[in-house]
Amino acid sequence: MDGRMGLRRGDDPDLAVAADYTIDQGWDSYTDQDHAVWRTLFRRQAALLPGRAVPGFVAGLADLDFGDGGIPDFRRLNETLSRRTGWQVVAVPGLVPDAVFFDHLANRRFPAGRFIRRPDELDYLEEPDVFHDVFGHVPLLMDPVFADYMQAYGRGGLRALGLGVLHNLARLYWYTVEFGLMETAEGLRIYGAGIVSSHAEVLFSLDSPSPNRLGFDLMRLLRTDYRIDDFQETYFAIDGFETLLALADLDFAPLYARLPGLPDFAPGDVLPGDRVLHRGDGGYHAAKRKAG
Ligand code: HBI
Ligand code: FE
Repeated sequence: MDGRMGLRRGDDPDLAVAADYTIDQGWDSYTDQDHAVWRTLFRRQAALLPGRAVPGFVAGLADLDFGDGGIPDFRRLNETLSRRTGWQVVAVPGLVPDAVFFDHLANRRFPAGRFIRRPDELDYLEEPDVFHDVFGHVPLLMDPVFADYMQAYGRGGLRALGLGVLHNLARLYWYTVEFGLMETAEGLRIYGAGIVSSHAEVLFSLDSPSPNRLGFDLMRLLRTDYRIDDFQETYFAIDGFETLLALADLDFAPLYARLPGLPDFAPGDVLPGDRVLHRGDGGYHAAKRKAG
C-alpha cells in the first residue's frame, strides 16, 4: 500500500467523486517522481513500437505530441483528441462499475486512472493507471474507425449488462481492445492497449514461440476464457479495424441466445475450426505451471 491508495480508490475524503465516478485529474499535484516514471515508460515503449504496433497507433501517438513533458495534462490532451474524433479522456479513481464504464464509452468519454505506478512496480499493475490508460488506449482513439468501435462497444456493453451476458462481451473487449493483433501486408502488428503498454508483452506477443496466434472469429472469442494474471496463451488477429467496426451493426442477441448451450474454451485451446497463424508450443505457461 502506498500513501496515495486513498486517492486511487476514491475513498479520500478530500477527493470529490462525481456520480459518474469522474474526478479532477489534479495535474498540478503529480510529483517529480510521478513524471519520471511516465518518462521512463514512455521512452521505452515509444522506441519499441514503430514496426511492431499498427501504423495507426504510431501515428496517433505522434499526433498527440506527448513530448518529454511527463504525465499528459488531460485538458491539453483533450483539445487535440476532441478536435480529431470527438473523444475525451476523463479521470477516474481506478476501476469503475461496468455500467459506468460503458456509459462513458457510449458517450465518447474514455475513463482513465489518474494515478501512476511506483518506480518499483514498472512492469506490474493491479489496476489500470494513467500510463496504461493514456499511452495504451488514447493513440487509437485518434483513429476515426477505431474511435467508432469503442463507442459501439460501450453501447453493446450496456445491452449485454441488461441481458446478463457481460462476461461474454468482456472477452471481446479483452481479445481486441486490450490484447488484439492485426495482420497487415508487412506482418503481424499490435493494437491492444494491454500489449502496447507492456514492454515484455510486446516481445512475447509477436516473437515468442509459446502463444497461439489465431484468426479472429467472433463466436469463438465470446466463448474463450482469458488470463488476467499473466501473458495471454492465445492472441487473435483481425484483418483491419473495419472487422471491428462491422460488429457495431451486428445484432448480438442471436449469438447470445446460442451461448448457454455451448461450452467455454480454455485460454490455450486450439480448435479444429481455428485459422492458425502460429500454433504455440505453450512453453512459457508450462514452465510456470511446473515451477509454481
Ligand atoms: N474501469 N477504469 C476502468 N477501466 C476499465 O478498463 C474498466 C473499468 N470498469 C469495468 C471494465 N473495465 C470491464 O469490466 C469491461 O471492459 C468489461
Ligand atoms: Fe485497458
